Amino acid sequence: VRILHTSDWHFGRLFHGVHLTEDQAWWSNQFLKFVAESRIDAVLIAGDIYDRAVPPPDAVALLDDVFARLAIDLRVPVVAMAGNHDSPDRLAFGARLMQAQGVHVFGNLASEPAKVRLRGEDDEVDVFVCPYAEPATARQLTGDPDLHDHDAVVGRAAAMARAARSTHVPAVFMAHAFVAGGSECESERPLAVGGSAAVASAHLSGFDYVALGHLHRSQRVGAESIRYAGSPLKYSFSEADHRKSVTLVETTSGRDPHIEQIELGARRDVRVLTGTLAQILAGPTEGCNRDDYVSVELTDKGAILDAMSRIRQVWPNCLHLDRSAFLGEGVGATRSSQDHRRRSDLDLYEEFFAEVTGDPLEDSEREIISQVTSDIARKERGS
Ligand SMILES: [Mn+2]
Repeated sequence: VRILHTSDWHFGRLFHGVHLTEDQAWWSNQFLKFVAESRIDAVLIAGDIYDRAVPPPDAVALLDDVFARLAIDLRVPVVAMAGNHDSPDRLAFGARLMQAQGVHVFGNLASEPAKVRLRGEDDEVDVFVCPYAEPATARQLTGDPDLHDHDAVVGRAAAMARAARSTHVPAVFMAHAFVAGGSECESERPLAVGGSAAVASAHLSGFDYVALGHLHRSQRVGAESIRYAGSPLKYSFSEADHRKSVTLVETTSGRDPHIEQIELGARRDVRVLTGTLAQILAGPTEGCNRDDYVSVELTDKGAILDAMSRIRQVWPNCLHLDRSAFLGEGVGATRSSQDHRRRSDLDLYEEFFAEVTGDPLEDSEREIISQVTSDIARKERGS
């Protein structure tokens, strides 16, 4: 069975204030073209389909269009589930109706992982689905009081799927989690406030393929067949060197799957440019698009008037300017190590508290703040 594994679409995402929906629509067209031309039997989307619990209308319209074209025009089944950015209930609206058209959407974690049987030309595969849930929510949904961390939540679902899998039909397990050993980047939102979010990769053995979501760099964790597809586009400047792709997995009963990464390109690339203003203003080199999203790190030591607007005449989508060389190494170093987007709410609060009071947080205080921030995060997700 020829499966296309993808994840972390983050429809509706803003990148330094720019709406990425047009770029996501461009990518979606490439994706649908590939599905149509490559005899794909099914598409798996392993969570973070939207960027937020309440996505903007154009993002909802884009997903509606992609699902309709897959199911109605191409007749390719879809298995999609919620990640930590999605609202499980909103994502699952109409799920039972869509199922009849071959679009299988899973919002909330179930007490037993759902199974979808997919058919290829002359064989089958079973996909077991484990949507993202915070441990507290997972305890409610499953009735299992022992789910105290992500490792327990995913481990439980995987064990049940392993027990339920058929011996003669290949099995795929789908989860949205941070598996220990995976490599992170800036555009992922940490899954746990305090404590560990990591899931042991040992839980994920016993399947022909494991289709993961959450990490935005495509990668394998441990075994060849346990993989993150990664996001389709670069969602932070820290991903400038990533090669974004979708993962084509061909399962065959009794054999290891054939795995291939397919790069679908981007309407605008994401680049980090370093140099003097004169070098930057010399403009794009061969193979570089002036409409790419760029972050510029100026190495000039002296003051420069209005650097950003001069750069934007050459690079209209320059979204970030770093002048650490001018500001002095001390300031520059503090700045980059304190990039707030990379840090948890708890870390930010601790730093704020220490700055205002001159004292560090005590353990009991930290616990209260940690509880409050995770309550807020849960409310934001609408669960
Ligand atoms: Mn994500």
